[in-house]
Amino acid sequence: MAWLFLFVVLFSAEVSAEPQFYSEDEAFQKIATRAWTHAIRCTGWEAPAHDRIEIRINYVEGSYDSAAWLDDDGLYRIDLGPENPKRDLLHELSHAWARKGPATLTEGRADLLADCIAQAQPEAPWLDPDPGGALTEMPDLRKWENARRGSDSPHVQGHAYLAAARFMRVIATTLPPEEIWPQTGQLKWRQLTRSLENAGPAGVTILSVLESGVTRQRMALSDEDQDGMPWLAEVLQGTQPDRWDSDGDGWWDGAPPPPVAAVPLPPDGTPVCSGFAAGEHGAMVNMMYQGQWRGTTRPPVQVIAGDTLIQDDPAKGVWVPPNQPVLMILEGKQHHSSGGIWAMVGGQGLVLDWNCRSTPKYTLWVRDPLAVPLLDSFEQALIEHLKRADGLLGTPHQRVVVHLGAPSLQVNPEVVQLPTSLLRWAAEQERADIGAALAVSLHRVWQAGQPQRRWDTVEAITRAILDNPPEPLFVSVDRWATENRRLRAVQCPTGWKGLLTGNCDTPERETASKP
Ligand SMILES: [Ca+2]
Ligand SMILES: [Ca+2]
Repeated sequence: MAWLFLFVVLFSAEVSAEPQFYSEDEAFQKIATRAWTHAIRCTGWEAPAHDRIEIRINYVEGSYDSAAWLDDDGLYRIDLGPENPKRDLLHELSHAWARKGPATLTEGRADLLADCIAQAQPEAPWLDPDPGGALTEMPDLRKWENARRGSDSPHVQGHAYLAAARFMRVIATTLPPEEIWPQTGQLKWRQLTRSLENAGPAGVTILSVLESGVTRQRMALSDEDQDGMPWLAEVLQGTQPDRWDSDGDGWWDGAPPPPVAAVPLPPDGTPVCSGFAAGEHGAMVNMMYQGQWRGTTRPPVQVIAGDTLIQDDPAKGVWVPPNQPVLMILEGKQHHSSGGIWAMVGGQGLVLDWNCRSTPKYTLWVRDPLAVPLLDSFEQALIEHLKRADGLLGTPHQRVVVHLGAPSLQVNPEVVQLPTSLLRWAAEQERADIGAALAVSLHRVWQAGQPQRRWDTVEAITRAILDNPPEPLFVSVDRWATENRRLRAVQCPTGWKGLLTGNCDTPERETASKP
């Protein structure tokens, strides 16, 4: 895929009134009209434009993916290519403000403005894609020319656009908007250098990176943790370049300020509590979601009612049966995007839900009234045993999700379900820790996948993280097999981790020597 955008300037002069957008698709017209207002807020001034701006869909003059057309009176036409017209609309509209200057500063600023617009509009996913990661092919920021179409490969151009966008994201952490958005629509290297020189140590650091060649620029603009913050921005802001959420509060680094009731959706595809449940007559639930999700046109955000994923579009309203907790999920593991998404629910028939709890480490919910009184002690024990499991096995790939008071003991497919009978038995022994250790162990073993999913492994890990494990823990599991698993883990060079990766499994003939 070529990631090429064009802006054409035929010299400027007059300022126009607020423009009208015209398009064969009304949705594009509405998005652009609202985007124009948001762009004025983002930049602090209104760009020149013709009274009428045409949006052409599935047609681009020349051989670009999309294009913005400007003349003396400003923006007059946007061409959007057939591959993904929605993706480029905000970027091209932003060229009304970022109309002249070196390619890095003009394309980068168009992306920066598109980001700002998207944050203010529910159509947030209409962004140019940035999957995070390293930019191995990017040219020197100071030398890139996007008009040199014949000489640079599409791959180089793609990385150059991403580099420009990330570079301006770094600039935006250091310079005030008026220095990024001069009312001429033009930003030159000389102006930017002067602004950075006057911006204190952060500005000087950015300048030194800019001047030390393409290798250092590539490193400074890498985004390995896919939080949308390039390495250099993380260093300047004091966040960790290898952690999506440096302070562990669930929000990705560089997240924009959200509404009070908003909840960040974990990028590992595990559900979080919305804070609400359906009342006794059920509920019609609407979900609102926003954020910065650079890399996909529409994030697969869904509502989960208890254990059941609801397939309908949550933005249009979904029905949740009576008394079910309402959870939210970013479905699937997101490896091809950077940034993050938050969500919140509203609707009719909802009640506040104190029996669903989420942190960056876990989601825990209970519906069975008999199991509700056991929630607090279970949660305390869960926190403790998650720490112990991290010490023994390292940090897990996914958060743990536990449904307390389920009809039976199972993992379905990634939710650990603990039955009320087990919880009540543990409570009678004053051993809430047994259920918690079991949940943590089940989660780890199921994550390890086949063929590591064995009940004797579950029991061995549960015993390893429990104080004074009872005898027996599971009546159904062979104690010899459990002890055998424990011994293998202890003898393994990588310890218990090796047990879950299968590296320390010995051949099955050992099982044959069972007494
Ligand atoms: Ca980052
Ligand atoms: Ca955070």
